Amino acid sequence: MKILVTGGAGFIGSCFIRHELKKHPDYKIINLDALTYCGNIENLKDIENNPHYKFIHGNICDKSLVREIIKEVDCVINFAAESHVDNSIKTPEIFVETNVSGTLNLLQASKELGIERFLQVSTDEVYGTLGKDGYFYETTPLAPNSPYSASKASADLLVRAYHETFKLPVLNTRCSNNYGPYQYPEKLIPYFISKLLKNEKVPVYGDGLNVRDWLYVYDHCEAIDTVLHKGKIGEVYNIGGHNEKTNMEITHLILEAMGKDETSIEYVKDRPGHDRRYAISNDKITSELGWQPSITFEEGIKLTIDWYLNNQEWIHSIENKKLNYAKEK
Ligand code: NAD
Ligand code: TDX
Repeated sequence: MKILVTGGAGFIGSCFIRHELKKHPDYKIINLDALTYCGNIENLKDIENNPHYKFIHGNICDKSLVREIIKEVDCVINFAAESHVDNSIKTPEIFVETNVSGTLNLLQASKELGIERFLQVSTDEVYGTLGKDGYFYETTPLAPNSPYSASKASADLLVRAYHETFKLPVLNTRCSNNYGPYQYPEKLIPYFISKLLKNEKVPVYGDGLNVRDWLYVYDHCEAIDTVLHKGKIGEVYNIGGHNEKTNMEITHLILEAMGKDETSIEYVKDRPGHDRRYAISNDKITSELGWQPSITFEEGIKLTIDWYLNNQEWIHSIENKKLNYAKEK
């Protein structure tokens, strides 16, 4: 099988490419990535010379480039996105451009050229927010609350429409919060680790009691592989870890692992439109496709914190890139 992975230089896409090349050594993968501020080709240094892997520096909104690449492949897996909620509050336009128009461009080329599978990687945030009880199911109405989640929900609706209208063979996954190595240090876990490494305080939004369901990135990649091979065309599959934690619980775990205490916490103004609780039912993917998370949160968070502590150069190189970028502006 020959697969186009978009956004493969990011956190989850790079883990997925590494995972696929290991699990299916006969597959060929093309990685199309625009290398935006969070895309980092160094994330795939270890496989750059693998003859089954090819990197193309480009944008999913580029019509002719996307057509040229899709001619060559059997499947498309779309990870490419603007993915940070806080940025979407400041600059929503780029979220619509990449997440909506970029996805539409990939769908249109896939329809015209004919592909075997189009898998859209989406998020539980499209369902909005939950109260104290209950879960998001695949049948839960979409009710996104941030420009980020609204752009992801829009893309999901286009994916659905291309199946209904043009019979494009689509699959759609919606996953909970991922954590693990190579996550850009703007997201909660790597951001807090990078702040503490500099002896700075960690900014907890609001009361810190917002709940997220956390899944180790490797398990998300295995779930995508399962849906790609066994998923029923036209279906949506939720992916989650049944691992709900408040932001305070996560913060305390990180503080403890890094030998810090409460004095390193700073309570800051809440994120506007901050979703209170996410919790996802993974009944469908577990009962119909046999996927299960394999890494407990205790194992995963230890692996993750150890990785950032042992790879501080990776964090420094990103911080230097940020500084150079700010100087150039
Ligand atoms: P990320 O921000 O780490 O990576 C995104 C990648 O997309 C980067 O390499 C970037 O350079 C690339 N990209 C951005 N715009 C592009 C464009 N126009 N053309 C080509 N490439 C472009 O994101 P991530 O956390 O790895 O998330 C990957 C996908 O998974 C996203 O679609 C996101 O919505 C979804 N998702 C993420 C999470 C999570 O917890 N991180 C959870 C559920 C779903
Ligand atoms: O500095 C912070 N302080 C803080 O309290 C940051 C960066 C976050 N938070 C809170 C906000 C959220 O309640 O931590 C929680 C997690 O925040 P993020 O890491 O920004 O993730 P979230 O907003 O939940 O969205 C993530 O999960 C779903 C990803 O960024 C999305 O791409 C994915 O779709």
